[in-house]
Amino acid sequence: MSDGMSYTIFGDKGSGAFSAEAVLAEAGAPYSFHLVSLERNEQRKPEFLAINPSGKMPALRLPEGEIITESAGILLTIADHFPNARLLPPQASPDRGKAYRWLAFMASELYPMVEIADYPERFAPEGEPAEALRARARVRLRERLQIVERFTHGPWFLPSGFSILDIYAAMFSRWRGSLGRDWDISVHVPKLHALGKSVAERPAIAPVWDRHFNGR
Ligand SMILES: N[C@@H](CCC(=O)N[C@@H](CS)C(=O)NCC(=O)O)C(=O)O
Repeated sequence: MSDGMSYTIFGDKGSGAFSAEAVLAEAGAPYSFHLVSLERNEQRKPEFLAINPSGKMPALRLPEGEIITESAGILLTIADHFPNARLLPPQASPDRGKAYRWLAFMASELYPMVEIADYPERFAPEGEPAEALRARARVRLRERLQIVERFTHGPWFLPSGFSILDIYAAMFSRWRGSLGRDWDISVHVPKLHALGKSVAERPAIAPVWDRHFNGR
């Protein structure tokens, strides 16, 4: 149960839970991390399905007890709760619209490719068909990440400066298991490679990054 004071993140290391944790850390929010192991398929267990019926992480429990799922919804909620942390550009500014656009793009165009690349046998018969599907999903994921790259202003994604977009984009760029290890991000998405390094170096995020990505 919620202790009424702090946020609880449900998820695994190196998963989408990174983005939730990094944003909470950047906001200076009190939180705890409840490990749900992907390796042990704990996201499919009844305890977790009671939190998120779709069996997906991250999930966030607010101090008030409400459960928020969907990574983009989680990041926006945290940004709302901590306005002084300036995790989004000012309301109604052009960059605010840009932030919504690209957050939605990553959540709806990139993230679904990750499921297909990671679990192709959910969508095609096991063996060759599933492997062929995985390969195609990887190509789509790479292409779409390169679109994000093209719209990265530098050094941060938005011209107005650091935001939740940087945390989200950095995360997708480091998912080498989904992107394929034969793809070199420093070559194919150099701006996102640099952006990820800058995210990793932010004092509040550095320990979170190390725990999730082990120096990647
Ligand atoms: N639409 C969800 C997608 C979340 C998602 O796919 N998370 C992955 C981990 S990064 C997951 O839970 N995978 C486990 C599974 O699909 O069984 C979101 O944006 O939060």
